[in-house]
Amino acid sequence: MDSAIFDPRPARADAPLHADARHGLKIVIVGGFGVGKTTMVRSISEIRPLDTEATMTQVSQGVDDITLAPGKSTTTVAFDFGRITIDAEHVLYLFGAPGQERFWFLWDRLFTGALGAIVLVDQRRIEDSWYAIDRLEHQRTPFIVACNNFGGTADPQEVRDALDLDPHVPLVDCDARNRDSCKRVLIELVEYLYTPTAPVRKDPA
Ligand SMILES: Nc1nc2c(ncn2[C@@H]2O[C@H](COP(=O)(O)OP(=O)(O)O)[C@@H](O)[C@H]2O)c(=O)[nH]1
Ligand SMILES: [Mg+2]
Repeated sequence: MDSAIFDPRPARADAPLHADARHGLKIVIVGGFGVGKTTMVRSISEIRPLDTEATMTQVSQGVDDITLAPGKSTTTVAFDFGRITIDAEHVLYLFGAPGQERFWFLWDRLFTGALGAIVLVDQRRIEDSWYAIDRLEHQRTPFIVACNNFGGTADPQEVRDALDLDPHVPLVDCDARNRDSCKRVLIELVEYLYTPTAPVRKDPA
């Protein structure tokens, strides 16, 4: 989405939280470069999302591979942030973490206190989201995997095998540009968080 396009959602300062909101639930969206993290936060946030997109310059050539995302001209240099009010007391905070290796130092901090994560995968380059899964497993942050629809045709079992996913980890399809589709992914994650097989989040001491 071009930031110059009018966005009717309220800005953060114009959308104060409900007076009774006392439970903030943090969800992180992770995955490789260009898998649709920023797009997903933009699609689903009720406020104009905070994003930290910077125009990619020649310096990124040979570092960030845009071959499979030819329309991509910006990259996230800190994180994406969005918000969804669930009810008077509960608010969901969404954080999209930048995917490239040079930003990995941000991750552990960003994950602190997260209830769970969505790992976005582009089926044409599944391996780009592998590091995210490695970190999440290391931190015992429960996660689900969502294959963003870039027209890839990998069979779900191939995706599971390539990512070495435990059988209980949900794997769903989505279109990060579509709000309803993103909502279904979030619901899947929340349902998973309430199943007894999901790992229990353990913040580093
Ligand atoms: N075909 C298709 N393109 C998408 C989808 N989601 C995102 N894109 C495009 O893919 C590019 C990368 O998305 P972006 O959200 O910036 O990726 P990020 O690096 O993970 O934040 C952008 O040009 C998006 O418009 C999708 O579901 N299908
Ligand atoms: Mg991004």
